[in-house]
Amino acid sequence: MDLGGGGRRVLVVGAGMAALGAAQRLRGPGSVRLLEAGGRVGGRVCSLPFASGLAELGAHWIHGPSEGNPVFRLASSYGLLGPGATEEENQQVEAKGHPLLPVVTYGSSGKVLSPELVNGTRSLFTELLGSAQALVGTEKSPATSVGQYMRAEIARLASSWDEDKDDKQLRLAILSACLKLECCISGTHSMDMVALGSFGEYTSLPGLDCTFPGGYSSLPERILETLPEGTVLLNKPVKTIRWQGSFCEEGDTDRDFPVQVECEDGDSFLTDHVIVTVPLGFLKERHQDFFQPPLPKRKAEAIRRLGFGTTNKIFLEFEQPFWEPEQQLLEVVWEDESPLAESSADLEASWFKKLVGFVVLQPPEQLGHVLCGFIAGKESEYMETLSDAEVLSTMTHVLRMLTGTQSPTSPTPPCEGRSPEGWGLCPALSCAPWPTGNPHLPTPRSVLRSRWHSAPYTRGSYSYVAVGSSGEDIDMLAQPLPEDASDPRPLQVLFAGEATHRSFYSTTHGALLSGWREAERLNQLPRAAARS
Ligand code: 6YU
Repeated sequence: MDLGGGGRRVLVVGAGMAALGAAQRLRGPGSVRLLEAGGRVGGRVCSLPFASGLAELGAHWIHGPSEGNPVFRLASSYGLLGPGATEEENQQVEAKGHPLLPVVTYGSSGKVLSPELVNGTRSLFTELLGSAQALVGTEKSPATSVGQYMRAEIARLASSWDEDKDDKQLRLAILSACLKLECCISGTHSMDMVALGSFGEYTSLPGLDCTFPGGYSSLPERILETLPEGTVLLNKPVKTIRWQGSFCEEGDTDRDFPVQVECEDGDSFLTDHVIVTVPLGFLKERHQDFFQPPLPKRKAEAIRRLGFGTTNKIFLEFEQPFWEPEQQLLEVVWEDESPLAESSADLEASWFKKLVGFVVLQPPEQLGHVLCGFIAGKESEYMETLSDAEVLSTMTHVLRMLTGTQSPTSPTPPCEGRSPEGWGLCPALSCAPWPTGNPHLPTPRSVLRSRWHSAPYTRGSYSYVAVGSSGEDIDMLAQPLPEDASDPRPLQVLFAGEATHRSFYSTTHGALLSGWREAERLNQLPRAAARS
């Protein structure tokens, strides 16, 4: 298929932040075209209509919105952010990647936990996490994984706590909840899977995390407007990338191209360069037959070693809020849990215990009364296999249990009129004894959740540096092909995407910067090499 225009040809696989960033930055004569498997741009930036506004199924916040963050700069320049987000004062806050929101913490026995106890325990956890990050670059790590290190430190400290048994247990339960939140942030099943030695390489930028009033997708859509019409082809999944070849257009033997990109619908494109921005989850599953010839062993090994896990969101819309107007984060602590004890492996019976809590979407006047639950790991992947009705029912029961001893805020009858004894209806909860719960808590009006693990062109949420890998694997993944720098046809296959950014992996700004990096690599290529 002829892309038209002289000069070098560049194809980009994907149309997420990395791909759009690359397209925007490519300069010089030639053509650029993006081939996107899905029916929209944005990839893991995905705002969908829900309740009276939008729900972010993928990226939620700009992490560290300040001048050093290219997503913040771009969004500000397009006028996509609210007035508060751009204030100088907000840009100086050090949140270290954690949401700083007014919080209420519910225990599984149905009571609100003491803020003093929760805050004190959380500060302890933050300190330990900081000490784990500070180990970056040390010759000999005290443990292989972040989880192992944190648990050893918690065990050491807990042995000197002189509170009574119940208070000690509650403190351990809060620490267990902190670890689950960390799993969501790192996008992993367990912090035992995250490499300790590289943990501190991830860099947090200053700034109070902010959202997009018109939806995160307003950013990729705005970038798309800056590209010439027809640059992006949607619903065009790529099947195979043949490189190190010599391909000619039919009827034009004067010019040959080293790369042929074949799509699942049979169309194929010849190109000088292809920038691959597909998620690491897709590469893990498909790289063996996606590239012909296959990737060099060192790159394939880096793909295998790096981590790519699942964090999902569950949105629940309520007729009326049961939370107080000032509360923006509802945390969950399962009071019988401890980081020092094994957690249940029975996904069917206990998947919902991995839920870390709910963010209250703001502002309610615009978005409705919506809670956004966060859940990571295998439990999150199991949740993807359930029906909406099952998820809604389980979430209702969990919320009723958590608010069990709260005074009722609404006279709505329990469970569509059934008595609390009717809880056996919920398959997940029927197998365990549950506190009576708050029967007055209304059933949510509607539910929407993400299913990133089942998404065939993503296969998870974002990357992390897994035990057995290191930041060097990220750099290896980012290396263009052919590896031999003296090859007369350099930069045939380039790699961008969040998983290729050594210090900002797992974020939209990491993705955008990686796209800019690969565009710049091509911009720097001498014209002769570009066409030889
Ligand atoms: C952020 C946040 N955030 C929550 C959830 C998710 C993610 N992130 P893309 O996938 O976008 O594009 C590739 C395209 O390729 C895609 O469109 C495919 O369809 C297409 N494709 C694939 N195969 C193809 C084929 N064969 N042919 C053609 N096309 C094909 N980031 O900054 N703030 O709040 C969150 C969050 C649930 C799922 C996030 C967040 C991650 C970003 O969304 C993500 O990195 C980028 O959008 C990826 O862009 P891309 O272009 O690379 O790929 C210490 C330490 C800890 C480390 N972590 C700390 C940071 C925590 C990250 N934050 C996460 C939190 C949330 C809530």
